[in-house]
Amino acid sequence: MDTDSKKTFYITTPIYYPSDKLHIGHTYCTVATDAIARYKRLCGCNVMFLTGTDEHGQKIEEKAKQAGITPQQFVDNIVEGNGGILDLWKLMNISNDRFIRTTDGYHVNAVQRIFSKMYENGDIYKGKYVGKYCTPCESFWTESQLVDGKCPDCGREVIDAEEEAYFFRLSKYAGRVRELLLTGDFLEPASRVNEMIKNFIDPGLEDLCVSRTSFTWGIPVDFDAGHVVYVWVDALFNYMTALGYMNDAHDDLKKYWPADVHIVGKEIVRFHSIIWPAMLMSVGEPLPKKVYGHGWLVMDGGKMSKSKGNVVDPYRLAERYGVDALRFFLLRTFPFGADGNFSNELLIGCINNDLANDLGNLVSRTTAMAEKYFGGRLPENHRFHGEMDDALVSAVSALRGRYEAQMEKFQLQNALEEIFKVIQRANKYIDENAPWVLARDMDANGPRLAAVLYNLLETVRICAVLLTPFMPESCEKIFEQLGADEASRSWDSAARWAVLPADCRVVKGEALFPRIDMKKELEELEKMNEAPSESKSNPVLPNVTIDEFAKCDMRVCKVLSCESVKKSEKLLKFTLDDGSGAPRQILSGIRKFYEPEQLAGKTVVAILNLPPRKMMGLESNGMLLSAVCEVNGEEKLHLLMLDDSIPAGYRLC
Ligand code: ME8
Repeated sequence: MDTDSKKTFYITTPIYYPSDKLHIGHTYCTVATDAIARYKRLCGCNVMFLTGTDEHGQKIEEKAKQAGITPQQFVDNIVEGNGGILDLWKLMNISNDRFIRTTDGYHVNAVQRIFSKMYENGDIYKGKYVGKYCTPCESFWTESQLVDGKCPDCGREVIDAEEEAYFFRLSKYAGRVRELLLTGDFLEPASRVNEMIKNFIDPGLEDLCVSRTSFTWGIPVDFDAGHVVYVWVDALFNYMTALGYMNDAHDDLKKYWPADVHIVGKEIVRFHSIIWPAMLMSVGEPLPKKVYGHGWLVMDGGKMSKSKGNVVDPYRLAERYGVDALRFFLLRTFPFGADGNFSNELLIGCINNDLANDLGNLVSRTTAMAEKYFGGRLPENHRFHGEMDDALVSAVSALRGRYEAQMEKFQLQNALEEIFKVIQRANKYIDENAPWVLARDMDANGPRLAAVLYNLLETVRICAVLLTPFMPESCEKIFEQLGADEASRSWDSAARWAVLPADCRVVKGEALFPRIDMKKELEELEKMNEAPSESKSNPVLPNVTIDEFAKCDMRVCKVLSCESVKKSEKLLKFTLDDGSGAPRQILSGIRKFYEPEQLAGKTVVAILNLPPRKMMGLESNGMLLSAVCEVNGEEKLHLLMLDDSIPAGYRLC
């Protein structure tokens, strides 16, 4: 079929914040979307699968500042750098057709035009945003950003203040959005509809603040300098700008919009099912057909987050167990709409039971017997079914329909369950037919033995077709072992029996999924927890010149005294001898890692020529150098200490 006459299917993941490296929870969302996209392609759809990165906002601006680089350098590094987001999706075999970055020029211009359009049609108006203000820092804060009610930067009192801001008339669309949520199946699973109505719509939708003036890393409002567009307005429109909405970089809007489904995590359902439709209503564009809110992968009941130190590194798991095993585990173990509790035991158990025992064994036993008894090529004259074959053949024949019913509802776990019921049935069929007993008398039983093996090969083939969206590389290997050509790997062929030629040629390959010794593996993982993450997931920053480096005045200093800063959980106050004769005061946020009395008298390294900074009302003149590393999501820190024989004031170069 030529691509233009195929049914189209447009599917998206959320675009990820490149503020930290991605963890297994993000991988879960993308792998699930990838499996659905691959399934739709298998069914013959012309699929557009979009993912990308959401690169603006205050958090990124702050992180870049901390790292001493520009926000653009910061996001470039996490997106395109070694071990960054693009590398992760490549590793995980993500088959996205397009990747959008919200810093892409075409998107930036399009968002400016969209903002102006909503302003011109009266849905965006200028108003006042009420918050807190720190006069010495000239910074606007929300109530929740304050630390003990004070400025989080300098620790001083803040005052009530108002900031000019633009607002979107979300309240105007409350009725239409409510109706959208309550009729049809726009938002799934259905439980999410009640959450939205009860928590957000019924209490009354307020107009949404859609511009900020307190930071600059965002898309500028082109008709009002100083304002940047609220990051969610910028981010949500990615789904359309990536197709060419309000820009000429792409020309796929007609073909793919409205989207068939936005796959999103549960905490951002509100943005996708309330704010996004309301903004589309405002600009007069068709609404997406569906928003699907999946659950979270949690650890010990809590969402993974860097600050909690419970994130799981997908690189490490993929390197250790293989990409397909990881993809499979994520989608086989947890119901897509609900939360799932990640553990290493579950992962290893899933690999051992489903992949090594059930699927791996079926493939290796079947191909090994075809080689052993027939030299890899079945005879032609075996095609007969006995009654003993009916149970297997009818289970396999019904499989595609059952699988499809689940996949269409995005019930990935149930679709896999259907396949594994058949795989287990096929392993039982081997035991029932005991091919090794038939093989004792090949003259009498040869054709029957060939028929048994053929039935098994067909079962493996059909299961592999349907498993392809989940484990593309492993299924490719299975097809090679079966000698299956393109036609016998297709969606159509998964509903037909006896597609492999009667005298098919089989080649036994290596074990697809080796069994793992659970006890030993868990012990090793425990040990690994102590080791730093690979440098791969901790990418090297962009180059600096030697001249840039030489501008940092780094000196050996002696700690004259060290004490905790009152009311601060983070800060230690150091008085240092930097060799100049006058004591130097430096504040350092390392209270969590050291008791002050441990540090007096130590020889440390400080950068002296940073601009003075006030923290909790005290001035800090420089920064102490530490070795920082993330080990399994938890930050570890060692203050750099030198041999005490090195005198204060020596310069590091
Ligand atoms: O929300 N389990 O980006 P993000 C499952 N930029 N899913 C998880 C998860 C977990 N433990 N942790 C995160 C954003 N996710 C916005 C999206 S779209 C216009 C803008 C999911 O990088 C999360 O639910 O914080 C979300 O769907 C996705 O990862 C991206 O999260």
